[in-house]
Amino acid sequence: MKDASIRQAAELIRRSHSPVVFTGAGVSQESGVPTFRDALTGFWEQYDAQSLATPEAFVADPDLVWAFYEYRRGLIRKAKPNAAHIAIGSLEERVSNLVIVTQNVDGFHQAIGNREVIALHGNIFENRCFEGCGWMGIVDAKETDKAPLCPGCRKSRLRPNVVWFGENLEEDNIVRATAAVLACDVMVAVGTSGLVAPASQLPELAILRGKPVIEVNPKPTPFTPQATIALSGKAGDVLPKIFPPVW
Ligand code: BV8
Repeated sequence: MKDASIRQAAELIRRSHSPVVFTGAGVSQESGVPTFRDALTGFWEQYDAQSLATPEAFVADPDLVWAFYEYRRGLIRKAKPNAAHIAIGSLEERVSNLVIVTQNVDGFHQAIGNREVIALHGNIFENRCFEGCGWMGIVDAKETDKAPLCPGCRKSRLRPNVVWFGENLEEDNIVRATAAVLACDVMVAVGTSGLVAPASQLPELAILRGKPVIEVNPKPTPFTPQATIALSGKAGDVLPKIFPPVW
């Protein structure tokens, strides 16, 4: 990774008044939270995360899907935000119009104190009634392997309040995230494979609208060829260099 690109990226961000930081699972990888494409370990090695993150999987085996989310909740509880989250958090101290658009469900950006976080895919620690009676909340998680009965209707089961594959994202989140991208003067796309739509359409929109896009990822993605600056590296190494604590 060339120093000149780092300096160029840091200067773009220093001058920014309305940055958008778009994050994917890679930004939490150094916290020990597996990305969606990392092979799952142990008991979960036999499964593909994507096939478990669907309503069909839940209908077929609610307890298996519930246990999968309890497993991931356990990993996130043991983890903590890393240098990348902290660098994004520190950016907020200098740029009031910062908007974080994240595909992640781990709540780390919120935990670090970022105020404007649009969590496109929900929050893994919240639950809601699968049948949609309206009940929503946190349950006392004891790594239970059974999807609990919904306390609201006492008929359906609880499911994690995340967006599964094949489900629509919340309209309000899409509208707010799109508005933020259209209004931004720079986008930093960190730790995303760019494979999941419609979230992946947001960096595409930034590129289409001629916004400067800085990509941070150790591997190339569909965005890399069109990024203004592509920084090949880990988020925890790169972000503290381009979002320096003090200018
Ligand atoms: C929708 C919540 C309309 C759950 C997630 C065919 C049939 C049906 C649907 C589709 C289809 N074809 C396309 C679709 C649409 C589908 C989709 O995009 N599928 C893909 C896989 C082809 N999308 C949907 O279904 C969406 N809804 O379209 O509704 C609709 C309705 C009905 C029918 C059709 C369409 C809903 C998508 C939301 C799914 N839910 N999360 C949960 O978490 O359990 S998405 C999930 O994947 C995570 O949120 C995660 O963020 C995301 C994966 O993307 P990334 O974040 O990019 O993570 P990934 O692992 O892929 O990559 C990590 C990156 O980090 C890599 O690039 C790696 O190099 C990098 N990295 C690693 N370490 C580091 C690093 N970078 C920096 N530093 C490091 N240290």
